[in-house]
Amino acid sequence: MSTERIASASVTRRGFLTASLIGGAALAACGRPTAPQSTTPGATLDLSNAIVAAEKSRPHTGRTVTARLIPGHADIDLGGARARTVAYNNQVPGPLIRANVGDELAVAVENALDHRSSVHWHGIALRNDMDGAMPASPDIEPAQSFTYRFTSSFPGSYWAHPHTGMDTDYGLYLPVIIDDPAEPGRYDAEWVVMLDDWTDGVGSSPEEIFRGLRSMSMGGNGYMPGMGGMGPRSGTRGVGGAGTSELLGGDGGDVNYPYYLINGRIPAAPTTFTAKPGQRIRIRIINAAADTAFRVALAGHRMTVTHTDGFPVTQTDVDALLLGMGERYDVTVTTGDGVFPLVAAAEGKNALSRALLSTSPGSAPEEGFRPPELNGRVGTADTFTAAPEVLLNPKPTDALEVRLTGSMMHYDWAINGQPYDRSVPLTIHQGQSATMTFVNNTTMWHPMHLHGHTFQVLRSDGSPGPRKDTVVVKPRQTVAVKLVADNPGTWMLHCHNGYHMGAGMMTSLDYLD
Ligand SMILES: [Cu+2]
Repeated sequence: MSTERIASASVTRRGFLTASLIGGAALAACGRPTAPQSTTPGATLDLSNAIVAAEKSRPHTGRTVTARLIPGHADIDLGGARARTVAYNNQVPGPLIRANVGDELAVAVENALDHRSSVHWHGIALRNDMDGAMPASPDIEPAQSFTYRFTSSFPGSYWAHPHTGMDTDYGLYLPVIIDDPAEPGRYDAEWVVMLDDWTDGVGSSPEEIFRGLRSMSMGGNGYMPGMGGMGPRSGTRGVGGAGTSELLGGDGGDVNYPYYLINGRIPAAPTTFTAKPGQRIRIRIINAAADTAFRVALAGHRMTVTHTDGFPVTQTDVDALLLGMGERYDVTVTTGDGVFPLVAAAEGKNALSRALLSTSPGSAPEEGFRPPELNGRVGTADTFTAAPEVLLNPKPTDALEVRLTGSMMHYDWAINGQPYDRSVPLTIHQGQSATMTFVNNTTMWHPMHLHGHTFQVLRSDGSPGPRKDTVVVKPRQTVAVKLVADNPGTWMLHCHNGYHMGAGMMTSLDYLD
């Protein structure tokens, strides 16, 4: 990336991003003028050098792994129901991208959409100018191509999705796995499980939903054609009326979806993963949804949790796991003999998705079956502790406060009282470490995600929790995390609810030098 491109992206930062973030219609609806912020060329140049220096310090194997992604229009079979939508390479989820620690990934993206797009490498602490989020890396114009080139220092389960507009609630997502060849192989097979909430092509479009959520706040009636009572499998509550969840401390979400999917399939036509009885299976679970937390259980099995957001934890057994949007968990199970549904219940939404694990001939329980494990010991981030080798030990020198603000009533989600187009970036100096404290003043839960870093969650007593890049902050709750500023750049910090982010619940963490 040239210095000029970084500079121009920085100069047009707020205005450019907001326009691409929520789209012309939504921008007009909320009527917020944006003021470009100026950045001194000197600071940009320093940042560019710092990014290059940080990249040099990463491990490099000398091997390059190439992949090609074409975001474009697609006709997707969800398992009987078909959706005309957008997807990568005509499939949902998109193709798995996999490399080893230190390999260079060279992913050529050809934008076949009719609007700007980007590919953000969620969870990977990569070089800032390849992050796939404005302003650090420019969006890709329609009919244009861009090749993301980066290496990952850390193994783990990651995923990729656009960071442009409401594209976060379409079929544009894929798993990304970084392997550590030195990691002992303690499993016989691997199952990648991507969870999603689905509306496009079968219910309202994400833009219509966003306008509906906004119009409710502006005094409209919030009626959403295709949502609520009109979706094939939805309830009658529609937008703004999802049920509540004790685990999430309030409303489950803002949107009732027509479908919930595992690996692109509705529960009536699930995918099947085949193994042998008694095998150890590593399951990588990724929540790619826009507005849905999932409670996941494998009928007849306990799950041993090995990783949170790609990083190892002290292994802990659970019956079920709660995943907010953007969160990943790796588990291992020892397979029983039979056909077992892996069920992802849409938390607080009275609906589910499922896939099947089959180790011998037989039939699965009926489509709506809810395994008793869903109500057993449910693991959340609080349940886990980072493995000793990945604890972040430095004593924090800085304190960063991230107040989560806004309400359903006004749909004015923001950070520190300011929507993204007016946000004041958080700042940090390279080499320092900080405690970042999320203070949720709202009545909704928010899965907060920081780009470019994996932080150490701190329990309320200050003891270490898991390493994560996305952490659920419940209503009226405060969650502190510790981070080390070792990856210079401008990094997005936002709620991973696509609609909250679209409304403005985003800021950035900017390195000062
Ligand atoms: Cu949120």
